[in-house]
Amino acid sequence: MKGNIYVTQPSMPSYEEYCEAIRPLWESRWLTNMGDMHNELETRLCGILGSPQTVLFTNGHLALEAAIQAFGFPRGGEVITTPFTFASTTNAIIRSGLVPVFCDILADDCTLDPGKVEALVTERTVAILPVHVYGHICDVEALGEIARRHSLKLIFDAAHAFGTSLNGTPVGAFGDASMFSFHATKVFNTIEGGAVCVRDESLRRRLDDLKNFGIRDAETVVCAGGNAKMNEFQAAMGLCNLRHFEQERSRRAALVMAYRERLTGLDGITLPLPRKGTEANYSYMPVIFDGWKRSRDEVAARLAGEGIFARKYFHPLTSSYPFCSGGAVTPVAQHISENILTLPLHSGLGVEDVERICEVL
Ligand code: T4K
Repeated sequence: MKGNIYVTQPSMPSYEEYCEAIRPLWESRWLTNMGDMHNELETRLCGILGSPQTVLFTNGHLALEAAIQAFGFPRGGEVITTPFTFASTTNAIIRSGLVPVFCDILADDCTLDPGKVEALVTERTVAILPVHVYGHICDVEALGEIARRHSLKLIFDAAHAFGTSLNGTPVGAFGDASMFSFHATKVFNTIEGGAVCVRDESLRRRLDDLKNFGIRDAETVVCAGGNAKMNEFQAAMGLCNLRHFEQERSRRAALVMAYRERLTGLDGITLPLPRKGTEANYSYMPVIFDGWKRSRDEVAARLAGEGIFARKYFHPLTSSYPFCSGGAVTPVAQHISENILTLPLHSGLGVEDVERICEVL
């Protein structure tokens, strides 16, 4: 039997390249707390993500919690969001003392449906928190317009969207804040890691406080912040991986094209795609099995039998978690969640692996 294939695999520099990158840490003995590599990575990411302010965090989830908490919303405020996401999105809202209000998604690209947002706005609504799921950039214009009309903050979960842009505008430029994940499984990784992009200098200051105990200097603590700093080993991995990101993107693009060639136009298979004008990062390969010869679950089981581990990103909907109040009506999200499978996609695969996977399908 050939080797197992997993949904993803971290992209990594060579062992030698990483060792070379971390060598200075043995000389400086400066390992964390906003070291040189941390600061260099922040500066580099501002350009790539299209944001004047980028604040690094130890992981994407804590970055998202800080992005929400930086606005100082009143406890119990409502946040309109998608249930078609990783647990982190919904949990970050709840852990910040706010209430997720679930809105349905678009069938084409699985992002929040702006046409259904406004009906959910109440006097308690404080923010809209959409997800650029699979790196598919949301309808940022329509969502921005709704947020402006109702004086709401627009906070994007851009965990999947590193390196994407819409009509030439990098994704970190949209909304009041955007959170990125640099987890090992992401298209660009710092082992664990994350960042928040904001435009406003005072918000940046607030994010810096939240990730470092609220400490401004040795004798000044301005708020009850926690510890969510990215260390130098993570930042070094990020600086190395940045050098190879475009190569990673183009290898993945070739695999996605190979998948699309084989799967497009098949009865019962739908491929959600990013909107027109998107420069994609090819982070995931989602496929909806709707009216296919076998159900999504049967396909997943058959693939697993062949050592191919696709994942049901995202099933179940986060609105079904026992700690979320029920009653969300999101039929499109429900249907997609029951029928979607994300197929293996990473630069360690070759077109022959895609062929093998498609043969099993
Ligand atoms: N918002 C959204 C929309 C997100 O998707 C995420 C994270 C977040 C927020 C929060 O960001 P972080 O705090 O994580 O930075 C994985 C990732 O752990 C998670 O980061 C990601 N989303 C989610 C979509 O996928 P799992 O539970 O599926 O991971 P796991 O351990 O099953 O790994 C998936 C596959 O990756 C494995 O089958 C094999 C491979 N793998 C994994 C790891 C950890 C490796 O080859 N090497 C590795 O080191 O969540």
